[in-house]
Amino acid sequence: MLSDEQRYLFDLNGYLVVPGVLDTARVARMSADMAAHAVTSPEDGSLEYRFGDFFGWGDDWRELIDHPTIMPLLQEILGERFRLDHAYGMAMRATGDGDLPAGNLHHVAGMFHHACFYVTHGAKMHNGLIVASFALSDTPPGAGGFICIPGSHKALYPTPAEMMRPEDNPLVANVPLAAGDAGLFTESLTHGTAAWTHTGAERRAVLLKYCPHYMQWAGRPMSDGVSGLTERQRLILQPPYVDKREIVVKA
Ligand SMILES: O=C(O)CCC(=O)C(=O)O
Repeated sequence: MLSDEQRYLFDLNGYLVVPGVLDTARVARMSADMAAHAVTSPEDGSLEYRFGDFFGWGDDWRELIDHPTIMPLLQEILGERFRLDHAYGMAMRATGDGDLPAGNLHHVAGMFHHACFYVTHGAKMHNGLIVASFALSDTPPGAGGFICIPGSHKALYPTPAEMMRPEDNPLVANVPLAAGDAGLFTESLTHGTAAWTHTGAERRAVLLKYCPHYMQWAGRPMSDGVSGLTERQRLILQPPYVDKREIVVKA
């Protein structure tokens, strides 16, 4: 369950910051795992670098699938039978390259047909694709990284083209995060990534994208063939189907 404050903020803004989900030692271990798997910096001149296939890297990574702090929140946001659709990590560093774009925004109003939706029925919300973004580094205010137009998940009309340029839109928020925090957001939010300007450290984040049990966003389901997965993690990795689907959140 979301707390009253979390529910209010998620409904109002379309995103929510959950502080202190991963402790310092775990963030350090996961950063070391990234180095061990040669994920260090994005290439020169690139805005971001994405990496994947990390659930085989150890329990610290696999346990993100059903993290005890995030599971109850997803239970309310997506229902009891959600699935993990896809996952990737992001590494970004400040390149000082003035030719790079300031950032990007994507997803506009009315994307129900793309499975990006936020609707309410009675006193309950219903969501399409939802992201849990685990920060492995600090995002100080204005550093870049995750940006969004708060509240745009409920927008009726498409964002005008000129307002899709983050540098020209004062409504765009760059959400500050501390290493170990998780950001939860609905993909129906107009959101994206701003160029990383913080020269002190890379941006490192791991994004897990969940959806209702009947839906699939990615071209194919994720493999549940990774060794070391628990029974519940396997349930969450199941392909989409409805009939007699087991719930994934058990007391
Ligand atoms: O965290 C970010 O940089 C945003 C990633 C993004 O655009 C997405 O999840 O679709």
